[in-house]
Amino acid sequence: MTIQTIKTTPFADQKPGTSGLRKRVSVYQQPNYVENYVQAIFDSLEGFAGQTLVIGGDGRFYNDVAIQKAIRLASANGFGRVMVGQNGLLSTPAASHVIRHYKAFGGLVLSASHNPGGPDGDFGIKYNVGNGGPAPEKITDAVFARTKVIDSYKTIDAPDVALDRIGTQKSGDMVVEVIDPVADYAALMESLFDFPAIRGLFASGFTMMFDAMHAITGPYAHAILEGKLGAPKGTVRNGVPLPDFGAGHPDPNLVYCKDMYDLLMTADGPDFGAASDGDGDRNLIIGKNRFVTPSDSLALLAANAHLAPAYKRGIAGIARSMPTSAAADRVAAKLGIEMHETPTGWKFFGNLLDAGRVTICGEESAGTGSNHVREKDGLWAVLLWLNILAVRKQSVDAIVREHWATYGRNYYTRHDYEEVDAAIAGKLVDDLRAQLPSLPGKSFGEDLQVAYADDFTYHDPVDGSTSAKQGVRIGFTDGSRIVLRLSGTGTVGATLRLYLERYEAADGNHGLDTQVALEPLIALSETLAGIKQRTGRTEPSVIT
Ligand code: G16
Repeated sequence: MTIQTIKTTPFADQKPGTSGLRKRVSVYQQPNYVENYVQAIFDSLEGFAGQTLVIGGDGRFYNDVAIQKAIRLASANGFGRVMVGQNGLLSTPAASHVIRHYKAFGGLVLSASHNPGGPDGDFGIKYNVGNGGPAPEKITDAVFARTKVIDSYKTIDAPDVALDRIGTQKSGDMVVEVIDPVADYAALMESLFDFPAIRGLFASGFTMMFDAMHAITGPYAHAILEGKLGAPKGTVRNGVPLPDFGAGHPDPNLVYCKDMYDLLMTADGPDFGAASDGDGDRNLIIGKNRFVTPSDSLALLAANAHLAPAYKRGIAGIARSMPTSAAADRVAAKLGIEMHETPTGWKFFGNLLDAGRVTICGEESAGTGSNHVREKDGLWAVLLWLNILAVRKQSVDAIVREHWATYGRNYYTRHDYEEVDAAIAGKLVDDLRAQLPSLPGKSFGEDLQVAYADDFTYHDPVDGSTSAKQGVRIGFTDGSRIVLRLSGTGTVGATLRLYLERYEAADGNHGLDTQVALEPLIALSETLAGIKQRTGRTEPSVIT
């Protein structure tokens, strides 16, 4: 098999964002776009000759095309073996597990996560390293540098691999193993949780709805919830992965899962509702009459993790991204364990997990996970909730209320302004940044006195690296916070994310509507940043 060296020219827009390179499908369809990016990744790595590369994706439109290209490039560049999920499918957490389990060199995860799919939707490619987690910044920076100067890529003239056929094939000299995408992951879940207890929960009449949103978790949820755990057939809905997610938006939040939310708020609804996103790493948790915010879910899972076999000896520490509410901090303080605040992006948890400093991590963006893989994991969060419900034999609502009565409640919301003109958004953040030195000590209204105002800089305690400009944060003496940053995952214009948080003590009023509880902070953020005034928007695109 001859290796072909194909001449190419750089694309100027291949800078990886918060989680890989996400672009419109039409951008990815340009000749050489995938090849350039994948070659730039390989050029930024050392020592992979003869090693194993895992490839999998969320099944979205263009996955099948991009995977065949990636396999040919991997072969031409000297990988010894590619492991790929059947039909090109692997959820992001399953890909992380496969990389770790089979001691692969790394992996390519083909996904644009919760972004819409289809010919007019988004596509994405992310490289994960040998620990199973997203490549750290030193690699993504090197990849970007390489994309700017790349002048050729290597491929082979070989037929497509039959991705529907489990078993071993060859692409050039390289072995290609098509694997069952679910089996290893399902076995991992069974090793972590008390499956007999959860089976007992379902046998007792407990009802659940899991919305796979026609995305990757369908086959996993069918196999685990309905297969291994005995949940009645029909518990999983929208369980068949489709290239355009059935024309839906596979983002498990209260906007795109509104019908499930509404059902859960009725007396006849199921006891528990959950959903996961395009690539299976996010989660939505709703109990009967109780939506659990991702920030609260992190705190609750950390506080109750010891009820699951995998964590019965306790957890070493907790990490959360900076914009995530401080609810988990109170749990860490009570447990006397380490607490870390990192920038947005799961890649920042990798070092802390590898070093054994933390066991559970989470983000406000509907991501929670643990040291079992190096990605956030939607079904893991759902199963840990089920395990806790099975042991505590209480409703989600009762457990949440008890938690607040113990630790206090962090009222929390995020307001997103999507597809804003990038220049306006950039200037807005710059102007707010310029105000920061003058804010500490200032009072706004009766209760809000600024304790600190800065642009978050993270110092990684494990490798000593520094990441600056990770989001503007204004903290108040009562524990309230306003955080503003630009999303690193949007594909059109800029997305402004405004995060608002207010702490209410254990004996305070926990029954307020979240938007009402945060109204003074919402108004103050408009005074300070002027998002509505400067973007011309009257309201956020999405409120979570
Ligand atoms: C990705 C990252 C997360 C991050 C989220 C939102 O999630 O893995 O760490 O919190 O994007 O990032 P941003 O606020 O920059 O848009 P996913 O589920 O999209 O892969």
